[in-house]
Amino acid sequence: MTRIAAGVTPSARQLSWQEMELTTFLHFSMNTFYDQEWGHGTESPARFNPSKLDAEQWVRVCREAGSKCVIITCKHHDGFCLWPSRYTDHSVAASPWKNGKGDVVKEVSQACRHQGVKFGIYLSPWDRHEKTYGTEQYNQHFRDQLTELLTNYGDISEVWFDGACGEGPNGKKQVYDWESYYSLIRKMQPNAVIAVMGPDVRWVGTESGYGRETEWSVVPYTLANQDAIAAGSQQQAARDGCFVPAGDMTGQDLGSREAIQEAKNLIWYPSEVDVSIRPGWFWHGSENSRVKSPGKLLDIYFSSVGRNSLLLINIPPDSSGLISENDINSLQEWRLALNSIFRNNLAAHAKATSGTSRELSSIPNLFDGNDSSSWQAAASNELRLELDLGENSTFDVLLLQENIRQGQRIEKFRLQALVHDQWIPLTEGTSVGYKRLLRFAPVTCSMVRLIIEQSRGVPALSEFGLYLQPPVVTASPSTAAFTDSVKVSLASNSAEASVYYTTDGSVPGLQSRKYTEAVEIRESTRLKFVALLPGGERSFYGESSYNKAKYGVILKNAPSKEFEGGGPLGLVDGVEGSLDFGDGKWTGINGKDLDATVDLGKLTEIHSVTLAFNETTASWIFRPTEVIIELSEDGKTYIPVKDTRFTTPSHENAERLVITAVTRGKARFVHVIGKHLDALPDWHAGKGLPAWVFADEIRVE
Ligand code: FUL
Repeated sequence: MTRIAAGVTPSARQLSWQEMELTTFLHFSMNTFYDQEWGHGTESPARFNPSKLDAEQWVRVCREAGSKCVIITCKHHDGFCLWPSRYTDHSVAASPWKNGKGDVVKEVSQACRHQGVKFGIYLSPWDRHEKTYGTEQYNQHFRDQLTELLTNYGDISEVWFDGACGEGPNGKKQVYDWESYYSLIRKMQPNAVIAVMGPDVRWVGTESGYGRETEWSVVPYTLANQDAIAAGSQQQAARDGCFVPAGDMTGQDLGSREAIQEAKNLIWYPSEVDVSIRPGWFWHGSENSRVKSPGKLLDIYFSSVGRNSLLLINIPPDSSGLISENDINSLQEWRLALNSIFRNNLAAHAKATSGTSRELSSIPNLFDGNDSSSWQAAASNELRLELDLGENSTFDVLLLQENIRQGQRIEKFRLQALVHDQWIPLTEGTSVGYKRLLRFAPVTCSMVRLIIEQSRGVPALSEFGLYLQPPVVTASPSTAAFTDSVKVSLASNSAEASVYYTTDGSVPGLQSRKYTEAVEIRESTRLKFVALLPGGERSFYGESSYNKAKYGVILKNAPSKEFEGGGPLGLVDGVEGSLDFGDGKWTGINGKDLDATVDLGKLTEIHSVTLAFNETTASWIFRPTEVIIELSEDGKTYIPVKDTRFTTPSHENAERLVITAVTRGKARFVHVIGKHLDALPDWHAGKGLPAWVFADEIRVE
């Protein structure tokens, strides 16, 4: 079987799809206006009215991020169509946007063509609006809609069918006639790849952005069984993007020798990693502060494109019809970092010093940036490629590419460097495929060797690269609330880099203050910092906030490490937590009460005490069962001024609850208790387990 596996190759459409490396999703529809992830099909088209929709901006942002294809959600599960489909009244034609004369699909397809980016469509088979859903008639309805999209919008390079499938308006599930959809696409748009619930491209099995370390594009044919994919696919909407998938697609090993041993047929079925730049797939104002950072995106890139997958990243436009600033900033920084890493292949002028002469002549193919030309050694058990870089170079990234036109063959490899006359290990891996990227601790040397220990037949290596990542700066503490002052140290991981910072909100650079010793902060400050290398390379722009608290606070129960809200003083730093519990402002405690004592420093006239709690039941964060507020002059005797009990919600809820105690009198100490819910209710997935309490901002006035 391994010999057969070595000979399986991609189709032309799969090959050009893979070479795109990075594509983008635009999730934009009724959900954008209803602030939800999965619509019910009963939403009113009257709400669809983006005032500034600019498809050229969407495509420009995607293109500048490096995306080669843009895929728009023409219809999501709620059945609302972004084009004026003749086959439904639930579409843009029924909306006030452009007086019902608009067509989002047309605008995006034209912008793509105009900007030289490929165009793809997402059409959800699951339709919660369409009355025929659940009957054979729906298959025709779906083909009709597909035909409209495949006919009226020029070249389509990807058709993305979703795995999520539930009941329609009449309570029935649909039996999809997949084969008929596929043959329609093949007939009308023969170059389009059919992804995920389709024969050309496989869903990697998670929406985290992280593919498998060992990723085989050659897998048993049974993995292309659409019913099995649907069964293992996303079963419920998850706002935090962390649904737990099940089924074969999520296995760690899909194509190893063991995994394919018993297979009757093998197919080329490459993996696509889909992930959203935000927690949700659709835009939510409450998630504006939770856009993935450039560093996180870089990590995702290495773990998707760098693991033999294509990265499909979702950038959801907002309800005004534009992609938000935060998303754009993050994407720009990310692109800059990618460009700076991969601009200079330090192995580009390397000379091979071992191997037979026949092999040597094709060595330059490894550095020509062309994935169709390759170096293929004479058959042997272990292949070695020894490279003299010509001069001492510092690098921390390895790039390998196989010429997949000839198949995917490498099963095990390692990279070594000659340091002080000793070959030391740098990194190692298993599969390579179209592209493999590995990061390791920076090393300075002039000789490296790649050892391919095991492969299925003789591999054809098309590219070899060594690169250096830009420096990274970290601030510690990364955020804090303080009463007098806080000292912040900045450190870069590169000895050659200098760190510069600003405290006035401006962008740091050479003209800013150079970091020499810990920065003392006395007022609420947003610290911005950057590391610059002598050659002009720079780190991401970093940013941390430090907030001056009015009073001291003592917390009886420590918050969890991830939800410290800027330390205990974060509760009184004057910055309110938003509806988004992950905004870094909330103090989150699991399975214990919020029990905080605020020390005002002196006897003070008090009119009111206010405190807020976050409730996000989907993430196990519930309102307290009881909130008690008491005051004291001496810190020993407390007088209660408020005692409120709350009923636990009987359904999913997201809300910010504010509790106020109005009082009159003098006190120095304010004691607040928010009792946690000990056992999550029966309707909740975490039934019986303790809830989280999330509190922020105790205001004493
Ligand atoms: C999932 C859908 O349920 C999500 O809403 C989103 O469209 C994602 C890309 O696929 O299955």
